[in-house]
Amino acid sequence: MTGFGISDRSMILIVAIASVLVTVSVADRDWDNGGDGDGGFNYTTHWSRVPGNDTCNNNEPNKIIGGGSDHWRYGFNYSVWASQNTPFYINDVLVFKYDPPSQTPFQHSVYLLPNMCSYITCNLSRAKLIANTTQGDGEGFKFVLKSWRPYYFVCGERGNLHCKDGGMKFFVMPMLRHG
Ligand SMILES: *[C@@H]1O[C@H](CO)[C@@H](O)[C@H](O)[C@H]1NC(C)=O
Ligand SMILES: *[C@@H]1O[C@H](CO)[C@@H](O)[C@H](O)[C@H]1NC(C)=O
Ligand SMILES: *[C@@H]1O[C@H](CO)[C@@H](O)[C@H](O)[C@H]1NC(C)=O
Ligand SMILES: *[C@@H]1O[C@H](CO)[C@@H](O)[C@H](O)[C@H]1NC(C)=O
Ligand SMILES: *[C@@H]1O[C@H](CO)[C@@H](O)[C@H](O)[C@H]1NC(C)=O
Ligand SMILES: [Cu+2]
Repeated sequence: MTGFGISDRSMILIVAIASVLVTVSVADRDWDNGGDGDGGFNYTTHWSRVPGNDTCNNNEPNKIIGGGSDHWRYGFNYSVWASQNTPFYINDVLVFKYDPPSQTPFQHSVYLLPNMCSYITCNLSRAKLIANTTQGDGEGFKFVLKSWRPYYFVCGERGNLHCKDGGMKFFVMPMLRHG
């Protein structure tokens, strides 16, 4: 009866492994039981929660119109709009649409601010013009989110009035797109 000790030990090992397996499958069932009766993952429910192609199923850059159908105008809350339209991805294209001075007395423009502090206070002293009052015409002004950095967009018209009181400010932090 050589090896009795060994098979005894194997027995203990098997029991140990078995109890681990039982624990795992019990834990699995707890985690899986979404209350849908089958004790499993309900792909219908979970799949339908996945947002549109913009977020998950598509590696192409998106073209996003700033403000959606409101375009780029005074009195629309763009920071709310931006938070509702995240995530933005690197190489996505933001489009700013607004009428040129020849068509409206209400002029707009697009500036980039250097940091969060200037963005919060609408301090335009170091703002960089990216689209003047005529460049939002027609198809609009297109800006590619090229880098992994925050972009602080504001309108620079009427001093900082459009930024401060008109809601014409938002920032985006584009994410890396995973294939
Ligand atoms: C999953 O959820 C959907 C929607 O709530 C429901 O219609 C469907 O019967 C569920 N599937 C299973 C297998 O429970
Ligand atoms: C997702 O992409 C497919 C194929 O590219 C397209 O047919 C479908 O309409 C898109 N769905 C949405 C919500 O954009
Ligand atoms: C705006 O920022 C500049 C430097 O970026 C600063 O010198 C100036 O005091 C700021 N203005 C206000 C009103 O805070
Ligand atoms: C705006 O920029 C465009 C393109 O650089 C230029 O042709 C146009 O003259 C500018 N308009 C004004 C009002 O500065
Ligand atoms: C935009 O909406 C947010 C959240 O409701 C609010 O805190 C902010 O003051 C609004 N901005 C403007 C310019 O109305
Ligand atoms: Cu403006």
